Amino acid sequence: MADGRQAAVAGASDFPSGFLWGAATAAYQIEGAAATDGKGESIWDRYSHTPGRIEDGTTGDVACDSYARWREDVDLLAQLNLTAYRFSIAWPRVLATGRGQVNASGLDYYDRLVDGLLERGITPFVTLYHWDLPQALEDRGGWQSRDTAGAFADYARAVGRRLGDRVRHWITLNEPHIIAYEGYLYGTKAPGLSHAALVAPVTHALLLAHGLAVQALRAEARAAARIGLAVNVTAIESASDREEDVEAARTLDGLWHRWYLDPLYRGTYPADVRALLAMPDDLIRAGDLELIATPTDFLGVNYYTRVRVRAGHGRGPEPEVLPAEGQLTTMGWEVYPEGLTAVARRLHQDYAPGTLYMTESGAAYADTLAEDGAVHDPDRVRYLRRHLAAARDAIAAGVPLAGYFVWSLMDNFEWQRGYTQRFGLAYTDYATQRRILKDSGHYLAEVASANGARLVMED
Ligand code: IFM
Repeated sequence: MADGRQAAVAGASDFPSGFLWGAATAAYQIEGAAATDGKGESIWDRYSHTPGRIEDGTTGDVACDSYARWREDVDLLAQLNLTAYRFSIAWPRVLATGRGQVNASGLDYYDRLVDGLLERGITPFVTLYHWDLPQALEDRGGWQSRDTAGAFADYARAVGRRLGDRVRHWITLNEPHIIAYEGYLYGTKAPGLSHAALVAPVTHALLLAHGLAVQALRAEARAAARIGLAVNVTAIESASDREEDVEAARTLDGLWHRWYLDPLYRGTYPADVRALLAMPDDLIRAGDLELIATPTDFLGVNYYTRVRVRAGHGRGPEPEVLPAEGQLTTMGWEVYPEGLTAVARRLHQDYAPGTLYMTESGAAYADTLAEDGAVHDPDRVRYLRRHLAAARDAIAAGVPLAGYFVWSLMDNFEWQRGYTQRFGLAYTDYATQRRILKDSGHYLAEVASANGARLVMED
């Protein structure tokens, strides 16, 4: 086509009717308004303002200014023909210091957003914790302390009480693995600590928080609540058939995946990982494991890439991960759609959640605004087509996959990478805050409107 876009080719849809087509964001990455309407400081405000922490020296103070521009963002979702939007609530907007007096104007913002989405027929998926812990709680031990789990339950209750008549889908935590490893073991994300001994207590407090929040939401939410959490799952493969490499892959899967999914779905931490992370016996109190394994309604899966592993020392307790090869995104992640099918099938087989959603899938590329005013991102179009086809393959294999959320609705603050990474379906022109739908956004709009029947494109 003359404008560089591709034409979708109609076909029969292999996606079930009612399959959700969505996009995802997180509060700190898009909202800005860091101290507006009574919002308190979060660990990400503190971390991003600490010199040397963020690659390009930026912060989320303004980000995409979505706190002021949320109506435009809802318009964008409608233009994309999407039927679901996953966003997160900033805990310090609701409770400035994490506990105590609820800040009504903070909740008003999300109240308006939810109504705006519902008016457009877009199903809200609300994440309660996407990494922006109130700094005041961090000052009292943060996720190293199980008291934080209790505070999280109170926060979940307050949000459920206010939005639970309209919001049905809740995600308690986003990516507990990244929180524990990057926040407390490698120090590459807030709060920026690095002590191997912290992984176990932090994980345990997070999973307790999840269990308590599930119970709080079930008690408060008046619409029939559907509750889950979102885990990041990587396709892990051994570099060879050698027994020690296969064992290394199993170990990494344990550290990254079984460590979270076994307690959630089986009520027990895996013994091999407990030993590797030196989990103290007295960390687990009576009733903890039952609480963590409180039944949920769905599992959210954030899938981006694969890694290949071999025996040998890697980072911290991890075996050696080989450098990524093949087609890479600007994050340095290999494009590997087959891994999405493999991961979905494995989770279905090993943990059997009633429903799965791909709660994040997407790619960062060095997008630019072209002279014709468009953003041509053929790599992302190809990425989406191949990953959506992989999702379709998972469904064909019997996985109860009910929706797919692209990360992200628009380019935004990519944590320690600042604004260097563009994941959006829309390009964010940070100078003007204009959002410009990329070619991949136009592509997804066609696919979503046909419930996936137009995945295949003519070049
Ligand atoms: O931007 C993040 C998101 O906040 C959590 N999952 C991975 C994305 C890309 O790094």
